[in-house]
Formats: sequence, C-alpha cells, structure tokens
Amino acid sequence: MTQTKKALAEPENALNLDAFWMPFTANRDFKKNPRMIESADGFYYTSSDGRKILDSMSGLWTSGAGHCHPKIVEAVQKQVAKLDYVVSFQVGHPGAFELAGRVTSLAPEGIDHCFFTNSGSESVETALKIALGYHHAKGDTSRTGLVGREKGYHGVNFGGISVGGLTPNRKVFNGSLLPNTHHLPHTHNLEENAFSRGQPKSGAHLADELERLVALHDASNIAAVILEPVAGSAGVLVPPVGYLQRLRDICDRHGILLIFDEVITAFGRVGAAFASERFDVTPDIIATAKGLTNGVIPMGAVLVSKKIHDAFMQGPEYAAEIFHGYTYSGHPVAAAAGLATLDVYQQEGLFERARENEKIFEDALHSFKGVDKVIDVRNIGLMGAIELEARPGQAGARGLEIHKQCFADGLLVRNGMDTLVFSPFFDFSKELFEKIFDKFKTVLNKID
Ligand code: PXG
Ligand code: PLP
Repeated sequence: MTQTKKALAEPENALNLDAFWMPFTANRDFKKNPRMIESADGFYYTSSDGRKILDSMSGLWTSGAGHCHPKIVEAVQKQVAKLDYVVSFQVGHPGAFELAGRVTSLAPEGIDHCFFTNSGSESVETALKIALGYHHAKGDTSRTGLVGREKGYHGVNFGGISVGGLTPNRKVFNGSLLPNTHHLPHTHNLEENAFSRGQPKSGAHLADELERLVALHDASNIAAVILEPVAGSAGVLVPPVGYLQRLRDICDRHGILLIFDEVITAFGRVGAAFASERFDVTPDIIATAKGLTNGVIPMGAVLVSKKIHDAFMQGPEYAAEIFHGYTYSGHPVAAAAGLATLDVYQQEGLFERARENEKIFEDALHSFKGVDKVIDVRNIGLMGAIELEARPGQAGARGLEIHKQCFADGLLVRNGMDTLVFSPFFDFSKELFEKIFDKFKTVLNKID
C-alpha cells in the first residue's frame, strides 16, 4: 500500500469523501456541502448534524412501511445469525420457497411463479430474458424484438436502458444498445391533461402505436412489450383511462408478451398489491423489487404466468431449464426481510391505508395548482408530482436548489430535474401530509 492509500484507510479519515463515486449524483457539488444521514426511525431520518428530516419519498419508493420497522429488523437479525448464506443453485432453503409462495399468492390470477433477483435492474434483465426464452422454447425463434416506451425507466443495465426511454441514461451508450428494440410514444401531454387527478382522460389511442410497430416489423419478430404501468422516474406519468387495456388487447391479438415493470408500483404504492390489480389489467410477467423487502435488504422478484413457466419445463429432467441466476438469488436474509415485510403489510393493513390516504395526498398536491412556477400536478395512489417551469437554459437547476433548501429545512424531497416527486409512507397522518406540503410551500416561495 502506498502512504496515501494507508492514510485513507485510517479511521480518522473515514469521512474522506473522495473514494465513493456516488450514483446518480452531482459528485463535485455534493462533496462541497454533503447532506449526510446517520440513522432512521419511522418517517424520519437523522442527519449527521443531529437534525430530524422528514422523508417525503419513503426512501426511494422503497420503504412504505416506515424506516427500521422493528418486526423487519428483528427478522433480519434472527436470520443472519441462523443461516447467513446459501446458494440457490441445486440446493435451497425454506425461506425463499415460502416467500415465492406468498408473493405469487398476492399476484393476479394465473401469475404463479417467482424468480428472485437483487434489484429492479436485475428484475428487468431477467424479465426480458424470460420473454425471449419463452418464444425460443415454443420454436418462435424470430421473436426477438423488444418494445419499450419513451420516458420509461427500467434500471441501468444494457437491456433496461435499451428498452428504457430516458435520454440521459442512454445517450453515451447509444452505439451499444440491444438490437431490435423499439419504443412506443410516452403519454405525457400537458396541453390535454395538465392537473389531472388520477388517470388522465386523454391518450388511450397512444396504445395503437403498437399496431404501427407490428405493421412495420411484423408480429413474428416481436417478443414483448415492457412498460411501467405508472412511469415513476420520469415524474409520475399516470396511464390514460383505457390505455393499459388497449395495449393488453393488441399484445393478445399478436402473441406478444406484456411485461409490467412494477418495481415502484408493486406492494402497496398504488393502494393495491400490484398496479395490475389497481388497473385490472393482467400482464404475462411482472418485475418487482423495492417494496418487496421494504428496502431493508436488496431483493427483486420476477413473477411469471404458468403458461410461460411451463413452456420452459421441457427437455431432460437432469438439465437446468433456464441458464440464468444470481449468486444472491433467494438470499436467506433478503427472504427473511421479504417475509417479515409481507407480514407487516398484512397485519397493519398498509395497502388499505395507502388507498385511504390517496385523497388527502391528492388534495394536498393539487392545492399547488395556480401557484407561481407550477405547470402541472399529477398523482395516483401514493405517487405524486409537482412539475415546475425550468429556468431558461438551466433545466434541473431550480429543482436541485429546492431539494437542497428543503433538506436544510428538515424535509427530504426528490427532484427529477424540475419535477418534485413525492412518495409518502402508507400510514401517514393528515398532519404529516400538512407538514410536508407546508414546508415545501415555504421553500417554493423562497426559491426564484
Ligand atoms: N424499474 C423501475 C420502474 C424502477 O423505478 C428500476 C427498474 C431499477 O431498480 P434498481 O433497484 O436497479 O435501481 C427502477 C428503480 C427516481 C429513481 O428518481 C427511481 C429508481 C431508480 C433511481 C431513481 O425515481 N427506480
Ligand atoms: N463476475 C464474476 C467474475 C463472477 O464470478 C460472478 C459470479 O460468480 C459474477 C460476475 C456475477 O455475480 P452475481 O452472481 O453476484 O451477479
């Protein structure tokens, strides 16, 4: 080790900020004035300088049941002392099987099987590979095309950014994206739908763009369509009335699989176990992560229909049916966190609490209609966004400044460029909603 490297490893230099290259962060700006969190409890974080910070984002859409929930903490502590790790290739442990059963029992009718991953990005890659493998298993080997949507977010791996539609996440890698990927238009339309409460009225016809892609490429070359039922990262884009059903119908007509990326929307965020349930549209595959373990231990799950699973179950019984899996698929500590999380959701009636709180949240958000700089407000379940006009030539600057000022004032809000995104805890009280939006209003008035 060089002298400098040794010095960096000394405990007194633990707060050297240089080594950690932070993800999705303006690193140089952050490190000049770091916003550091030391601990969490319930709805609040505590910062390094000892201030309580109200979390308006439930982590990163992850922790709807509240931070450091004692039942989940206890389950994790017990499990890590009992069985820390075992691979899920050719051996197993009961927790993963139990969790797969519990998760699929919550899923829509016919979605009966569960493949474990460690993140949303891995769930997306897994879902896309299962879709391709399904058609291959049926002898439809030309069905390799994948259709995503503009403004879609499907994680950061190569498959996910290929079907994803957020330009900053794609542009540097544009020459290396998966071939044969196509995009539906997004549904964001301020002229027709600004300030919609819940599902916008206009836009179902945009699903028909899938027919155009089929006409151009032929259905025999298209494996699957993937989309978020409600786009989260793009700033809460709610599906227009009838849009998802129309996509389902077109997929059925042409033998195309429909994948819902429910990494954000599953496990209560839209007041139901899955957005598929809320919108009454059942896809063939559902990608999940985040709320599966309340964010406590990284874990994702891909849920698939019996039809898809069974198509793989052929060939000699001694052979693996899918050559895919992660070192940590079905990790025992993550599985324990998942089981405890599902218990908490059920015992505390948290999906119902999310549904009950939807109206309070909606009214609080829409009270910003008509406020200076606010150009749209949109919401469904406990997902909400307030979109601000960008400063001329400085897209994102106003949003970041608001995020920083809110943090200084004891509120964590997430900005995606100039859109402020809210994802409250399921069991919030009316007082806490008021607290968030009073603080936010004060900051909004302060920042030009
Ligand atoms: N799909 C969707 C729909 C997501 O929201 C992922 C996949 C990827 O999950 P992992 O666990 O690999 O990050 C996500 C993740 C934001 C934001 O600003 C949201 C996510 C990630 C980063 C930022 O809303 N969601
Ligand atoms: N890279 C190397 C060299 C590996 O050995 C492995 C797994 O064994 C991986 C990547 C994949 O890691 P994971 O299974 O955690 O996704």
